[in-house]
Amino acid sequence: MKKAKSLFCILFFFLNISAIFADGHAKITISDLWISEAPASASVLVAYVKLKNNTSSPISLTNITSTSFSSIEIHRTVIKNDVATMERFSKLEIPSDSTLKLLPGDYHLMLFNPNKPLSLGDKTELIFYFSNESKILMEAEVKKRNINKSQHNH
Ligand SMILES: [Cu+2]
Repeated sequence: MKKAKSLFCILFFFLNISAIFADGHAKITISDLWISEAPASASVLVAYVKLKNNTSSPISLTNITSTSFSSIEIHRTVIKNDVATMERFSKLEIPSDSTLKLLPGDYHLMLFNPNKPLSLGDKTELIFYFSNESKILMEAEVKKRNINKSQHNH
């Protein structure tokens, strides 16, 4: 009887451990979030990020907010007849077990009306909302865009 009880305790212990690991393994991992340096007078800034879906089903980015900006939109730069234009997306799907990279010249986040000028090295926080109800707060740093070949006209 005593043996059975301790076996149960061991089992319970292991079950708990696996529950902790399952919880600690985030469904979405956000990395390399940065804002492209812009003149102090800029009313629109651009941010890039990597979104990794660690689950076996698609998850969508549904909204982004920040106290530093009036609004944030998901855009994609598209070249039509040699002219760069932008399309707006209401959400962005991250396929299962994959990483979606928002990069210059492709998908990006548009940050409207900064409440104060942001210069190189400044940091601010963005909150990402996903279709699986998760909400992730991330720090974004203002960095220099290393290659200026991307045509981003506003
Ligand atoms: Cu844009």
